[in-house]
Amino acid sequence: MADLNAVKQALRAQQIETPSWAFGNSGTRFKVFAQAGVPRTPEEKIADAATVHRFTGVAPSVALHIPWDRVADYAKLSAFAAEHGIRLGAINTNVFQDDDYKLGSVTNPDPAVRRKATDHLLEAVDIMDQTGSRDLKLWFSDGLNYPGQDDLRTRQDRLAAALREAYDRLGDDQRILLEYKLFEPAFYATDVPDWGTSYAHCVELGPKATVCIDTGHHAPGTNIEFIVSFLLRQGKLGAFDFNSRFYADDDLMAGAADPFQLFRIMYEIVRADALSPSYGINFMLDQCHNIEAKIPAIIRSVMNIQEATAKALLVDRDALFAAQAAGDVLEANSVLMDAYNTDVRPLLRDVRVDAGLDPDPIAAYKRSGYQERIVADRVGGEQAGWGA
Ligand code: RM4
Ligand code: MN
Repeated sequence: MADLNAVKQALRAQQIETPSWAFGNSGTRFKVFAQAGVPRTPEEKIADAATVHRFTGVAPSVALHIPWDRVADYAKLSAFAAEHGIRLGAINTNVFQDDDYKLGSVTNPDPAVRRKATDHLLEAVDIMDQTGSRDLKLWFSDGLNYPGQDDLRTRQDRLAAALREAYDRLGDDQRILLEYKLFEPAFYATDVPDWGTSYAHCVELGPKATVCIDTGHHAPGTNIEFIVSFLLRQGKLGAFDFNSRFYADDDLMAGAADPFQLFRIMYEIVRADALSPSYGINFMLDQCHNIEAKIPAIIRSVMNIQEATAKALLVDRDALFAAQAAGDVLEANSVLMDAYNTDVRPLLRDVRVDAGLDPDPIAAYKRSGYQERIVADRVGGEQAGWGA
């Protein structure tokens, strides 16, 4: 049996990072449905992230996306976050929205475009110096739509050169998280399409470079927990971008599409003793909320991750290892499923009450009047969103 006190402690210590862009408007290729009360400024996004933390107690940091969250004074923004009880987390670069990047950013055939994109990565490290952020998260939309469009191998050289410059600019306590994505926006070949490519570049770069697994960025049926366990064994798993997918990069709430997969991922984390913040994995969300209310959707996502984690912590590992060693296939599977099938909601309610929180974060959020307040206050100005 798992030690219940240790389980509660681990759940209390868990940390999940929210993404500033999830609080802003977003949409599909077809339509952005604007919502009332959506933030207009980075400060308002931070206030919303702090609200998620206030009700969940496990979301003490918010990731920024540059230039969406560009401000004149990042130290001031950091102080603003601290006043609201949270801190600024990973700095995300954006080298996918300028006209210049039509044929790629750091892998573009034009050296001037590559220079511009690489300078943006360096600028992001300057920002990290001011915000005190540890993580530079890199996602490149670079790729090709047609065979022969550009030289696959040369593009890897260009990528490696840009990554090297960014890596060499990192301070002692800073690191690169290199994300991968199978396809989209490029449809024939993506320059960082999978964990193997990301891993190889990270190994080449050095110890301060690790892989970021975005759960939405795989082919259907991919065994993501295998990737998790492999990268953990290599000491190269730096972060998650959690979200849910049914078909492609759907960016739905974490744990909504496949809670069992989330459990299997979290089991590998628990198995490696990698849950505690001191281990260094940044458990981030990367989602957008196009038709549902944003703040409660983010609270729900955080709770879904907590539930998957609680189940993973409840796995009777002694019994599981014994069954595995004995080659008892059915018993091993049933030990794992026992934990998965446990209703952990009462346990999480206890954990929250012990932490001085409301046991039901969504109900508490609804009662708080926050939503009504932001709808009333945030009038005029331009709402934040993908393009802004
Ligand atoms: C990408 C990728 C990145 C995120 C952007 C908004 O698909 O997942 O992590 O920063 O979307
Ligand atoms: Mn992502």
